[in-house]
Amino acid sequence: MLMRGGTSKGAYFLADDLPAEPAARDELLLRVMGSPDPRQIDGIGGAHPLTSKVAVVSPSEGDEVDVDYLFLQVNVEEPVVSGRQNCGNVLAGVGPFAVERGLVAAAEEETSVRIRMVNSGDRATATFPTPGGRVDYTGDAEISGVPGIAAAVVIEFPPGQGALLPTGKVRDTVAGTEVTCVDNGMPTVLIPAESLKVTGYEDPKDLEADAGLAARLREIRLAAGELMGLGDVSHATVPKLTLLAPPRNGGAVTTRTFIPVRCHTSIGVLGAASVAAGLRIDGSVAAGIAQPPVGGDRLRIEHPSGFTDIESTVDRTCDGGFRAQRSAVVRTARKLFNGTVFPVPLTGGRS
Ligand code: NQM
Repeated sequence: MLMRGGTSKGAYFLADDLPAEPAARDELLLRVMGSPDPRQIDGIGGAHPLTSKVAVVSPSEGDEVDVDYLFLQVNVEEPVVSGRQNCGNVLAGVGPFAVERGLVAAAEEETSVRIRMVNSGDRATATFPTPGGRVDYTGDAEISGVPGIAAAVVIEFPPGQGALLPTGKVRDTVAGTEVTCVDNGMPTVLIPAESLKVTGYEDPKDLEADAGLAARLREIRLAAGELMGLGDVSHATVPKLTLLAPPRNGGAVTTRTFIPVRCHTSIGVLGAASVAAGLRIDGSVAAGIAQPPVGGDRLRIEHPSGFTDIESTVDRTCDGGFRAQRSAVVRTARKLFNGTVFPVPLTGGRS
């Protein structure tokens, strides 16, 4: 099934419909999406990291969750499929997909699906309308980056398993730049835009075209990846890099996020949850850039196509550290196509 999940788009599969062996599965997914090819012309990928995504969903064995969701990023230009990150946008389609495929029985009005994100072991609960026991994609929720309105998918994240500050510090100097490395579901490096000599309000295309900026970002990312315990991240999709600038439209902060090479046209869900947590950490590089959080759980993260509202809380621990509590977000999702995909044949000119 092809679905839009939040501001991303991807192919959703039942795990049973794919080879169980990861190398065979990934090889098939490259042929399904049409990678490697900058246009993905011979596959169903959309020629951008945000539209070259896969969800693999299966019934969960334990009682604690209903389904397992493995997210796979299919690289557009390289023959690489990576399971090293979660995707909170594709996550928005997982509950409806599980109902569509009969993995979860729908309730009469709305259904909550408890999901294990296999990539990290973290959990989420997605709630969406199912009048009469069928998924209803129509509704009045609007999310920036998607034209029109659709049914709300409310996603709740309990506290994650990993460390909120993976380097153990509120600030680090990485490749000569002061940053805050934070992980509230997505390993993210927060960088004041000004320190890289950009405003942080540029169009993503203009930022992508800046070769000097790309080189600096790569340098920072490789060094931050090591510091965050991620090892050599030269071929990984994490950590993400988020440039911070003062808000311009009533939000808490303006962002431009690199995922990690292309600049996001909005921001990821867990990426936004990580930025929001960073804003709540006293002494982070967001201080003096972001509006200090004033009461309430909700923060508005501005991005190139509007904003994402994220609910999150961060507590102090008894040893003076910080710990993220719950996060929540409203997304929408839509079933786009249900059918049979015809992967490029193995004999299709590929070696
Ligand atoms: O951060 C893109 C997206 C994402 C990830 C990326 C996401 C998240 O917008 O939860 O959703 O950061 O690669 O789909």
